Amino acid sequence: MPNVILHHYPQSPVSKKVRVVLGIKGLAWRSVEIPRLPPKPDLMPLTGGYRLTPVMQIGADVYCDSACIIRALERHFPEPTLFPGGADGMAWGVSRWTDGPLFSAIIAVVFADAGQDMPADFAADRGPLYFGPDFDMARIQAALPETLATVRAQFAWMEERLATGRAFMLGAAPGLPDALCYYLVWFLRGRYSKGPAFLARFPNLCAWEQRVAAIGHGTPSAMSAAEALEIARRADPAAAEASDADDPTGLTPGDTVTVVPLGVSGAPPVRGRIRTLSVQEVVLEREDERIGHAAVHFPRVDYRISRV
Ligand SMILES: N[C@@H](CCC(=O)N[C@@H](CS)C(=O)NCC(=O)O)C(=O)O
Repeated sequence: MPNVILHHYPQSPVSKKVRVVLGIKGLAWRSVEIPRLPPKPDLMPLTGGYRLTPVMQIGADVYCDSACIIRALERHFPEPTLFPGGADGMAWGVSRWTDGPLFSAIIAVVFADAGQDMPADFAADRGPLYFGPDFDMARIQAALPETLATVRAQFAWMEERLATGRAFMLGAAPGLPDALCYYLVWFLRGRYSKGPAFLARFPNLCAWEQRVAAIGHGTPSAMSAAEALEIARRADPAAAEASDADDPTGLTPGDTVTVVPLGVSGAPPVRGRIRTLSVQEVVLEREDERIGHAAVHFPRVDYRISRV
């Protein structure tokens, strides 16, 4: 049984999504709490510079981005499936909505609502990270009514879906779309001062929210960052070495590249040698003085790979 280690912090909405997946799968896992703000000195040896939250580790294999993490969890622990009723494939497309425009709109609501009450160091980091280098709190606040109207319209889609009497988004069993929608509802409820009143207009969504909350997060147990690094140091990467002759980029295993998330301003590129190239994943091999040899996994969607 692979030993899953999640590097995250409790308030992180994207980590909440992964914790719900761990709950759906009923897994026992190890929990390493990382800082909310850089520097993240005990995470960098694992990722090679990727700073977003969460990151999953299994031995010396490191998974960056919740999409890559959830895909790996489904591969390692196929039962119960995240795609009940044959929802494979297209359910990933739902994430391009929830994690893209809807996530951005909800972040904008939370920012506008917090305004000057947001701790200065947090605003200085997250403002440019989420809204780009020309981040302007006054503009985000002026747009709040319009932003709320778009969030209300999109939450109404979820409400409609649940109004048909389904317990979960795909039917009787929870799956990927539940995790994708739930973390945003959870975030809005907890971090927008008018979140509970905003959500009260969606009775089916609120009832579903209780059902997803009741799934829980599996069985986490705390682990220190030092212990996680020691596990990586003692392990060898398990990712299979594979090439893809059909890859449109022409990249091949052995190429030295950098990988960077798109749309995240100031994200440092991660450098390594391609170990695996596939339709959904690129895996880089890296050497680090604290953990030795590691394999760092990234999704292909929303990440740029550049030859160096
Ligand atoms: N595409 C990434 C986005 C992750 C993301 O934006 N996470 C937020 C926290 S919820 C973050 O990294 N914030 C900055 C930080 O934690 O340093 C994923 O799906 O994992």
